[in-house]
Amino acid sequence: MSNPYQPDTDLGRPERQVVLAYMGTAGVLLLLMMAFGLVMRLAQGDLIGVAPDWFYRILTLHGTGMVGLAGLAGAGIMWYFLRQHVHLSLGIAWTNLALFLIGVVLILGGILLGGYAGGWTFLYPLPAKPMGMWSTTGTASFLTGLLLIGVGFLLLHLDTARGIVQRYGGLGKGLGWPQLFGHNDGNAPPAPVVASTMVLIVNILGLVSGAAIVVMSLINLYFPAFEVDPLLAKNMIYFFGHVFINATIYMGVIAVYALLPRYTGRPWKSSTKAFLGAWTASTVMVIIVYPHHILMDFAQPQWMHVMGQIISYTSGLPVLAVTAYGAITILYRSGIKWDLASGLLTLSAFGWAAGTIPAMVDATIVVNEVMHNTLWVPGHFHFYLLLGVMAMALGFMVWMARTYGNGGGSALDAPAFWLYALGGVGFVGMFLMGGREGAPRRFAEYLPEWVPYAQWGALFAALVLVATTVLVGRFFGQFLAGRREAPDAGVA
Ligand code: HEM
Ligand SMILES: [Cu+2]
Repeated sequence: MSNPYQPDTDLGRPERQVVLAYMGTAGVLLLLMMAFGLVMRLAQGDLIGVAPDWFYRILTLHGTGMVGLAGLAGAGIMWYFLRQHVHLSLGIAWTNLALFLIGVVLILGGILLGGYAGGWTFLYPLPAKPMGMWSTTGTASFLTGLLLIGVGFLLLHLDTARGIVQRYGGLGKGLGWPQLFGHNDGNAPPAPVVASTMVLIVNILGLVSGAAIVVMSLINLYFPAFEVDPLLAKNMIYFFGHVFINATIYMGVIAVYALLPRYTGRPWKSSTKAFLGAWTASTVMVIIVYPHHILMDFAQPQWMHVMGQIISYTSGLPVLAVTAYGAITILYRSGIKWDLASGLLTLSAFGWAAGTIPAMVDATIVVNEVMHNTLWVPGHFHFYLLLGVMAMALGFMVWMARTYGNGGGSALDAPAFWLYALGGVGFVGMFLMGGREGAPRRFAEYLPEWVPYAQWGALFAALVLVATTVLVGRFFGQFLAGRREAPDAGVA
């Protein structure tokens, strides 16, 4: 069987370094944000005392930070594999990271110094009406930080668009439309190109919507006479938020497509009509499904509620189905040698698939009426973010460190994997069970009957944090150790 840790010779050292910087930054931030998550769970479980104003600051920081770092990790994966097919600008990739870091500083300042605690959702007009809980400067710093990060990602996706159009002659061709709608000559672009095309289309739309409402909120902050329709603002925010977090999965899954075949020696069949059709269908559905976030807004046009519910049943499914099916056909009787990276990547396909089920339950209007503001919601999204997206990112990082860094597997691999997987399932399980008991989401203080779920949740979260520390630590350790011996392994 082929060696899955064969370096990609069509990427030079500078190209690898920018990806390394993306993944390293995401890894460090992940540990930090997980620690903040643990603090919240401990506080909800009455195991430590956290003042309510600090709880909401931490909640804001954790939500914003996790979504941002998931985007960065997804972008690193996308860039690594897309760069092997189209030309991408190194300068833009670094610019995105620089804007990201400046944005992080502004967001941290806005929350920790300015006291902003209005949530990642910055729901208009809450950020401008803090009733003395935070400062105008704090809000402005937070919003400006978001804006800079959004502009960075916008530049990155414009660059991937340029690269794909240059190489393939159009975005439709990037999605494989000639092969999907016409005769399939088997020459559709490879999976990383199809996925990146989908992501750039939806994310550019989402980011423009997000940037527009952030700018309007900033103007309103200093000129209150400039008012925005709150329902329109909410639609724009959730369109952006929904698309951005979904895009992280669609970028991360590229690692599954590109790496699992290297473990089994079987190709990922991405030139089929089913694969191309799934990606095109999800392109459209990811855009129009976002109203499932605002099913409780009675002022919203009814047809949007109906669309939000119906498309929720189908939106993620095409790509999820071809991914799960593809993973199974690649793995089935392949004699794959399991290790940390292949294990995490396979776990990610499971985590994504399993997390979608409680999400669809919640997108059903009659259920949503009862469940929406309960812990059921963090339950389902932590499922596919922690066990899906983050498993993709960590799997890719482990693979990368082993391929380009120094050293192989270690005795800690298996314990770290199981700690992450089982700790993760336990952690999200406590959210889901708490939600079923009616525990509300985003509450600093709990009724006594909700406290045990938070306590068990904290225990599982601590296990996940330990496992992630091992994984991220290995990523850095292998690179630092590998520096001297193989500075440029694999460059043609
Ligand atoms: C050890 C891992 C983690 C822990 C302990 C943790 C903990 C928490 C807690 C306690 C909440 C608040 C739930 C509530 O009461 O409403 C929360 C919310 C959230 N978490 Fe995590 N989390 C973890 C991992 C992640 C990951 C990997 C992501 C995304 C990549 C993520 C994204 C979010 C988001 C978006 C929110 C919602 C914030 C809001 O309601 O505004 N978390 N998390
Ligand atoms: Cu959504």
